[in-house]
Amino acid sequence: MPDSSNEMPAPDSMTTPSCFGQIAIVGRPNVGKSSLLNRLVGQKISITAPKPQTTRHRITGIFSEERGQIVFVDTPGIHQGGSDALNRQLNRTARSGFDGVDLVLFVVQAGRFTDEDAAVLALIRQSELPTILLVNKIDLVPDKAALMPFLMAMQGRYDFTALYPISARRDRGFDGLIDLLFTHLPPGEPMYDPDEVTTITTRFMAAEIIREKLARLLHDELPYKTTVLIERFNETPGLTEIDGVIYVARESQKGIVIGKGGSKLKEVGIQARHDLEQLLNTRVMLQLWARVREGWADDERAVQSLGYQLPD
Ligand SMILES: Nc1nc2c(ncn2[C@@H]2O[C@H](COP(=O)(O)OP(=O)(O)OP(=O)(O)O)[C@@H](O)[C@H]2O)c(=O)[nH]1
Ligand SMILES: [Mg+2]
Repeated sequence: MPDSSNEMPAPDSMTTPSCFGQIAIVGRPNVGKSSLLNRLVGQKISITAPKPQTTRHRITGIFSEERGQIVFVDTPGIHQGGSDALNRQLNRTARSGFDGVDLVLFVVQAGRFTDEDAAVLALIRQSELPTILLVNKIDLVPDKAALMPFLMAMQGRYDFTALYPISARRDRGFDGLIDLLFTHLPPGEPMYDPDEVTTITTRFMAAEIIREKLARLLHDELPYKTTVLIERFNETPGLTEIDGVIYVARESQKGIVIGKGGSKLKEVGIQARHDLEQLLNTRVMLQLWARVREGWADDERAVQSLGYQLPD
């Protein structure tokens, strides 16, 4: 056998430098930004639910391959209306999604362009960043020809780098997208280990998973001013003990979260524990409480102390 250890690297790897870049996923609430992030990274990182304002923090998803590394940044939906401290904080976090990124993915729902979408587009215009339009939820449009006028109208609104009709839920329309993204990224070395899929901590993810189960199980009943704080996160080999507190803003909302005879809270616990055990690969002992913190979402300091902070 010839010794190949001193051979020159293949011409490709000599001529193609590694790329590194950050890409923001922006759009109004509920268009499918977090579903998209999970699809792009190939793993569930960001929580999703049929309710608007599910994402409340800046969530990163890391995609690594030979060509380089992409950090996708999922953000809360940029929304209008609602001027309490929590709303203001969510919009601040959403806007911070544009900071330091190389490219923007603007997500809209197929066939719909609302005032809130227009407000997001105004921010994109201000940012002057190259932007790809992702027209999501095309599975909800049975007659694909009906999409054409919408795509043309969107093209008229802004000089998008490209337009992709997709379905994040059904994994449709993604062909060539990653290739295109790489062509827009600057050369650079990976910032993270290729095994890392996110920068958020498992402790934080635990709170997010509990909030997702609340949103999915309580639907419209879930008070918007509900949040989750992890008070204890104790990892030992084979077992993780987690104490989570669900904060609501009024006494009357506590009963909604707890449910008749504790039934809702119990179901939230069962479903969250299932996901957490998969995530952590250990057994999980999860205890949940519902607590009232009167008017927390109207109070800037309470909002911050419950974990809503801008990233450094
Ligand atoms: N039919 C259909 N539903 C989708 C698609 N993508 C996402 N959804 C659903 O739309 C809802 C909202 O999805 P999310 O990914 O949470 O949306 P988001 O834009 O992150 O929402 P916020 O975090 O609240 O801003 C969920 O019920 C998803 O399952 C899609 O391609 N087709
Ligand atoms: Mg989201």
